[in-house]
Amino acid sequence: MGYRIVVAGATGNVGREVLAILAEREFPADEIAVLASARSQGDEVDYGETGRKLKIQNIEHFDPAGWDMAIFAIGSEATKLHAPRFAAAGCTVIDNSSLYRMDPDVPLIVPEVNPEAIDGYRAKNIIANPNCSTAQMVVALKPIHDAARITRVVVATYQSVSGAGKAGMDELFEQSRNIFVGDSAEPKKFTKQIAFNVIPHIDSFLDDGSTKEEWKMVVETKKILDPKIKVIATCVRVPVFVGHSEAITIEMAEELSAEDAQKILREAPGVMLVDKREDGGYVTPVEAVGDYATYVSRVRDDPTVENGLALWCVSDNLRKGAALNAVQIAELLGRRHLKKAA
Ligand code: 11C
Repeated sequence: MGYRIVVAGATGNVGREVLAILAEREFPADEIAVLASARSQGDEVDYGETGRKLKIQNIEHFDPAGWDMAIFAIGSEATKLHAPRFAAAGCTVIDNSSLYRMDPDVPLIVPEVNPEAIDGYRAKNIIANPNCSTAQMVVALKPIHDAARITRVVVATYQSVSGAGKAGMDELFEQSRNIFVGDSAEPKKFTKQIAFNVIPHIDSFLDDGSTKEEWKMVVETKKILDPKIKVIATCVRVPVFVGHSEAITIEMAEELSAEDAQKILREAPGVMLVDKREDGGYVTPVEAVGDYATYVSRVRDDPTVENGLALWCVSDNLRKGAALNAVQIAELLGRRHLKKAA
C-alpha cells in the first residue's frame, strides 16, 4: 500500500518540480491531490513526464483528513492559513515557506545532513524545508564539518532569478529582450535592472544592514548543521534563470587539506565533486539545472587563516533547494515513521 499525498501550490515553479520529481523517483503514491488557489481550480498539471494529467482542486475547500502528507509550496501567508488545518487533520505538512523554519517545535531537515531531527515532527505535525541557498551549502559543508569541525563560514551567493518565482524569470527575459531592441528596462519585481547586472539585495533589509535572505543562511545553517558555527553571508541576485552558486570560505578547528577535503567530498551523499583545476573543470549553474546533485568545484586551501578552505558550490535551486529536498523529506518520513509502502 502506498501513500495519499497532496501537492499544494502545484502551478508554481516549485510545485511543478515537486510533481516532476515525485514521478521521476516513482514515489509510492496511491493517490495524488494537486491544490492551488480558486483561480486555477479545474486546470490540469502534468505528473512529470508520465503523460498523466492531474486536475487542480481549490485548497480552500480541500479536506485533508485521510491524506498522509502534503508538500506545501504556497508562500508563508497561505501556509499560515492552511498548514495548521492540514496538520490537525493528521496530514503531515512538509513546508517550503520560511514560516515554520525557526520554530523550535518544527524540524528543519536536509536529509543528507540531519535526518534524525525529523523525529521531532509530531509536536506540530509539520516539517520545514530550508531556504534554497542554505540547503545546498549545508550538503557541501556537512562532510567537512564531520571531518574537521567548521567554526566559521563566509559565503557570497550568486542566486538565479527563479528564486524570485515566475515573475523574476519573466523580468530577466523581458529586460534582456527590451535592452536588445532599445526599449526601457524598468525594474518591477527586482529593485534594480537585473539583465546584464547583479543586485546585492535579496528579500527585505533588517536593522543590522543585512537582508532576510542573509539572515536565513545564518540561522538555518545553525539549526541544521551546528549552532556553534558562525556564518556571514552576502546574497546577490544574478542574471541566471535557474541554479544558485556560492563562493564559500570556511575556517575549521582541525587541519584538513584541500586534497583530503576533495576525497571526503567525493564520497559524500548528495555531493558531486567536479574539480579538475583546468579550463572548464568546474560546474556552472546551466550545467546543474535539472539535476539532483549539489556540485562542488574549486576546492583549495585558504592560506590566510590557520585551518581554512575555499570552495565553489552550485545546485538547481528549484530542485535540491526546494522540490527535491521536500520529496526526500517525504521519503524519509515514510521510511522512518509511516512505513506504509514496501
Ligand atoms: C531566492 N532563496 O532565491 C530565495 C527563494 O525562504 O524559501 C526562497 C525563499 C525561501 O530568492
